[in-house]
Amino acid sequence: MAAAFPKIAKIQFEGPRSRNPFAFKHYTPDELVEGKAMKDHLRFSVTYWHTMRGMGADMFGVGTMRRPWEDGTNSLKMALKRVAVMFEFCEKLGAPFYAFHDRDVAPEGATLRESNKNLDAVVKELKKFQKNTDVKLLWGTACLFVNPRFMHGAATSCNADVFAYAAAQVKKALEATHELGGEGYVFWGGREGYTTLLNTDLKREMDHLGAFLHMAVAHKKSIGFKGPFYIEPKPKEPTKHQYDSDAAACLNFLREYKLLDHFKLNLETNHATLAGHTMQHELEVAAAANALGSIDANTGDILLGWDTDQFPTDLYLTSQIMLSILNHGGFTTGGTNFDAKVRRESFEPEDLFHAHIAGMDTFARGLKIAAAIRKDGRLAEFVRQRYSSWDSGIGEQVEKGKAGFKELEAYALKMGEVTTNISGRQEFLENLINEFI
Ligand code: XLS
Ligand code: NI
Ligand code: NI
Repeated sequence: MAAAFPKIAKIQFEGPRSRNPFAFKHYTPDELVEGKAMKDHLRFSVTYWHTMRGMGADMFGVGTMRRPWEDGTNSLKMALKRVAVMFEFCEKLGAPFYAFHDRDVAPEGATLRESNKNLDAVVKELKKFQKNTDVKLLWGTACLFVNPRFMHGAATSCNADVFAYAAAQVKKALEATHELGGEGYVFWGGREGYTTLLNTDLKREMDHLGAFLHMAVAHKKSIGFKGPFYIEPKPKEPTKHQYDSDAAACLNFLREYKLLDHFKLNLETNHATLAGHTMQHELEVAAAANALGSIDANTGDILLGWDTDQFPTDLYLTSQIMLSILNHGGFTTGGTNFDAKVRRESFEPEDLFHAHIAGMDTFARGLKIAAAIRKDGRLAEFVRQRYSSWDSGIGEQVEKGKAGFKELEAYALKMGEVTTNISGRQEFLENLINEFI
């Protein structure tokens, strides 16, 4: 097949002074940061659904994207052809990973059996391309939200037949992910929620979701898939309320249904925003429960209340994200997955490169900034000092479980008024961070 991007060569690092738009200014895959190559810190991943399948449609208009390789069909033939385009893109970009939904890579057939056959054919092609390149699968997932059968949800549908169909689909998507050596598998509860409580038995739906995920864990064991499962929180859109609404809600759900040992979280910036949190909040909540798994790297628009899935180009954002990630030991099986799409006005194929280069350079800078903040040490030292009252005396006794209300009352009576509070120095710290940006 002729190249899909004939005018674009492999993207190289040319440094911050370069004026070449098809070059990295900051991302040097092999440069060591804190003793580890940047590419191993960041583990960039390209999404099949946006980069290959996103055509720029919105609720007011049809797609705008110009994609010379597309023949306008959602056929198996086109799906097979598209694999070469995806791998050419990832290779030219130097992205080591990709991620997909079953229905992004292969078309849904007239029956489940036919859909499975389509998926098998494309998986074979993906496997061939993976073997001939250095591009690997970060994670796979099942699309349980596009087809009308999922109108009431998938695992949380009021219709048991839909639950069964969804289970069959996840079973197959999990097997495809395993076949392709995927590093993990994601559950995003696209329509697992409700639009009105008038028609909803919330407890029963949550119980069904818990049962569904236990079945997935059992199947994972039976096929020998070793990668982690991730849940991806999102509070709303398409439903009014999604059960996996934010990191804390997911963790509570997993704990309640005794699934915490089998899942980590895949956190997405725009979803955090929709939940009324910062991405760093979500990362810290996940890390506190030892469940920080992977990230969907994008950003929203502060003036819009939906999932705009824009490419991340904000250095404050990526520095904060990378600071949390480095502080918690970095990715293992997870990565930086660009769950992001070019604007519908950015309709040319080269925009796909501009967008990913921007995201990768912004994350590369975020990583370097975070490493510099850590090396400097003042921020961490400030936080350590701030809690120093817990390192000895009464604080240490509380942390060690050696003091109760009786001991604390005796201590407080003897102490008199608290006179030792020190400033939180927020403005000082915000300015400190700016020294590195
Ligand atoms: C949608 C989600 C979705 C998941 C994968 O908002 O971000 O794309 O990442 O199902
Ligand atoms: Ni996502
Ligand atoms: Ni999203």
